[in-house]
Amino acid sequence: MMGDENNTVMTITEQMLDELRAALRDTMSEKRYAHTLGVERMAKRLGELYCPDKIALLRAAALLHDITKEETFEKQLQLCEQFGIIVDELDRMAPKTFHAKTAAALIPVKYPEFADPIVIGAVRWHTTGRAEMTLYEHLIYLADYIDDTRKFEDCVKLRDMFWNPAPACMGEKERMRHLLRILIASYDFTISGLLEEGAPISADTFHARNQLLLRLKKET
Ligand code: DGI
Ligand code: FE
Ligand code: FE
Repeated sequence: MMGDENNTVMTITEQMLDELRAALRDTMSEKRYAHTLGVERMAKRLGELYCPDKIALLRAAALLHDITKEETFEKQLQLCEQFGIIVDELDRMAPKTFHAKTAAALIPVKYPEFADPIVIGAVRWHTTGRAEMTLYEHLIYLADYIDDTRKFEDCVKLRDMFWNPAPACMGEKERMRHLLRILIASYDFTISGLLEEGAPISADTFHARNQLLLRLKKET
């Protein structure tokens, strides 16, 4: 089974989400904001398929997932120091992975009413993934990957791979296996891309993929 931590502590209302959306508008570029809203819509659709009782939390995580994405590298390092996030040499070679850590750390300070463990975990792991991801972490990771505003070839391909077989018509077990297969494919795309770039691949990314292979084997 997916790691399923039912440790919700916050109640997130529609009004809170509306206010958050409005507050975020002036904190990021138009493109990032459009992506953020796209991830929220996709998180809602995925939530309807896999965890209808957690949709508000998923939408909050989606809205907050990239809040530090547009900060400079210097600012990322400063936030890491402020929040006690350890940065090693390899991390410095993967600057695109910082924003997931700094966003997760910033939520309790800047948006305390959304500081639910489900929200923070989903934001923290949305870029690299990790071993033993919860269902919510997987769903935000995937919503980010296949958001409708993304035009990158691998993203379009994965979006079609996920929706074309009509997951809504699948039984529960088959739908979960479908999710696992799509997630594995996403890591394959990401890892291939990073190899082509000669970029370092985080251990969390490898662990995430390997763990999914194990889970799929158990669920088949
Ligand atoms: O913030 P977004 O652009 O919406 O998406 P994201 O948070 O998934 O970031 C995607 C970028 O992060 C993409 O350029 C690939 C990179 N990335 C993901 N996993 C790793 C990574 N980069 C390195 N170096 N290592 C990773 O494991
Ligand atoms: Fe991101
Ligand atoms: Fe994103």
